[in-house]
Amino acid sequence: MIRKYIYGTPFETEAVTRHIDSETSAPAYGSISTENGFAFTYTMDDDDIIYGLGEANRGINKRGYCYISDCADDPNHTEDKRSLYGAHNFLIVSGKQSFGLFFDYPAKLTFDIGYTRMDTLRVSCENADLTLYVFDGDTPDGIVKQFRSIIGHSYIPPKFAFGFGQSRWGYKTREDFEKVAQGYRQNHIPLDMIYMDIDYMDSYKDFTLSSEFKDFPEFVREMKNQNIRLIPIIDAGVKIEDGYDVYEEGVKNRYFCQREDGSDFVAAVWPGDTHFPDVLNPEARKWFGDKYRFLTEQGIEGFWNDMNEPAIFYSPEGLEEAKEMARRFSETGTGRWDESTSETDGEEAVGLWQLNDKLGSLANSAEDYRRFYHNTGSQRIRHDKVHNLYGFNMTRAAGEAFDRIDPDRRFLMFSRSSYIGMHRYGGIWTGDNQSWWSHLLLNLKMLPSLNMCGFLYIGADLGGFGSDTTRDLLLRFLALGVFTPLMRNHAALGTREQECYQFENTEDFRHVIGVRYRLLPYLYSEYMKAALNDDMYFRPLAFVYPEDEMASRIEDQLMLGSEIMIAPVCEQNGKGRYVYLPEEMKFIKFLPDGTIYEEVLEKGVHYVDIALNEVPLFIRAGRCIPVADAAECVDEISMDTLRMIGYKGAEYVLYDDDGVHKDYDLAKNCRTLKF
Ligand code: MIG
Repeated sequence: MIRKYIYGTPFETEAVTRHIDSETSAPAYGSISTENGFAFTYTMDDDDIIYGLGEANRGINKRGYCYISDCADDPNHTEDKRSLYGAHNFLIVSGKQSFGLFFDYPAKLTFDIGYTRMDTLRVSCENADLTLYVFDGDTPDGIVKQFRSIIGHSYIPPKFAFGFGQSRWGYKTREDFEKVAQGYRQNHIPLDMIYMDIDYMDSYKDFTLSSEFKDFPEFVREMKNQNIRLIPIIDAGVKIEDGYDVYEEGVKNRYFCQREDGSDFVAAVWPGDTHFPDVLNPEARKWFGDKYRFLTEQGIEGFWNDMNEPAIFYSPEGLEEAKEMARRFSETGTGRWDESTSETDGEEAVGLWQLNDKLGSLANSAEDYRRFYHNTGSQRIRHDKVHNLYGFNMTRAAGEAFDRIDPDRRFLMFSRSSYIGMHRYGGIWTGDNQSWWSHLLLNLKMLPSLNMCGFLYIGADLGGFGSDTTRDLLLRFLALGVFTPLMRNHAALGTREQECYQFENTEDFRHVIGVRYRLLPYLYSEYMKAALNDDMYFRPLAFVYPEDEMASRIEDQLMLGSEIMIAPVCEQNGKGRYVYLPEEMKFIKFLPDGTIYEEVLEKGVHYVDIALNEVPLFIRAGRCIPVADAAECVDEISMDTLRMIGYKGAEYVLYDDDGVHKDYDLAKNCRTLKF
């Protein structure tokens, strides 16, 4: 049962695609207050588990902390952070009474989940203008299915996007990219994509190419001849520069976000001063989306959208205030930390602390988000009231354009910032993680939560984005990445080079990434079934074994599709790990010599050895999966030489298609494989 409750005058976010009549009574669970903003309060049972929130910090069970939906460009995901890049306001209360909640509200929303009071779930926001959806259901899995049934099918990328990709912030020249291609091909480490970060553009201007790329279509072709796709980045901010067509058209047609006085809002980002395309305006969205043609017409088949929270380094207004404070500091300050109480010449003195604070809050400041407006066509609305919709609509701009550019063809598209609804137009990567062991585990925990919210094409920066990675961390990251639909190694400017061929014994990388390609028929099949049936690809163990209390405690193992469980090693120097099996399973290890180790393990706790160059997985009792021969790119995977592993006598229903077009007929594209 799905029930919809409307409070005040909600902004139409277009997260939900199915019409549902709204109720007039109060929700059956918890209590609602609409005085002083909005609050939903529910008293949790001791044993209730809270799932959801998509891309969020901490555990699969969200209980015990406070999370804030407020899309933020924060490159330092320490445990104390409450907001990341996405706003995914879907929760499940799982216990004696189970139900789901979706708060369709595009501004800042706070989820206090047993943080202030350990038994109290409180979801609150400043304005009581929102739509609440409540889902009844017996199991978390059933609740997710109901939720997914009202938000539309998840995005499906082309099949090549299930290959492995290499990325790094700092590749600039054609030679830089060719070196990466060579490094992979010469070492026979599989590769399907190389990502182009901001340096491919001319002065960081969207839809331009730096002078390094003389004949770009020829370069794109040359790479594609090696079965490598180039995937350029697009940033939200459009550089202010006379003669730059995107800027000039945007100004002329009033397609940029404006200040209260109607002037175009200025935000400094990578290109210097920029304007933000008003992607909440359908006309501007269409215009911006059509700009992607500049690259699709040169042979590009995929993109990643960045800086679309939208990130702001500073605004001219903010910078002026900071300069004024710096002036007061230099004239009145004595270098003491806090001088706000002293006065010099009638002017309040400024302490170093205050100046420091001001400079530190120049970027992504809440004040700046109140300085500009959107014009939806029917309504003018201040940005902070719809902040969490920007990344969604930037990606939607591209997705809608792809449907015009080539309606039958799939394009690769993923974004940094997102709101539920964006899952129909693209995937996401989980942003600027660090080369930390703790982030390997954090990234694993986000996966099923993201699936609950409809995001299926997902993955983290493997090896870690910020700080220097290590060989062992990268290998363990890759052994998780083997299973994530988006499998990409990405690193920040200035960090240690982390392309796989930069390390000793490249054959270990060849092997681990090779396992991805051997499993690809299964992984692709499970992805497609999940996307077409509104199911999850990754599930917490408890979703599959609701009767098994022990399963609900496991946060570092996941079910993948209907056949397997994964349990990556997430610890430095770990030579294996403890694993909990909710039923008998076949423990599988892909060994570096290409053979497959198999051992039946009974229900319960086991310690399993897993070397750095091995990839483990567990096949559920009575199931089997197909395995392909090794290949160096997706196009080379042979579907004629599949062999089955797992339990003899089992069957597997394999989905496959050409991976290019949108001919997704489940019945037509499925065949049963017998073991
Ligand atoms: O302010 O384009 O998350 O993946 O490499 C940093 C440079 C901007 C942030 C993205 C990251 C990308 C980087 N970008």
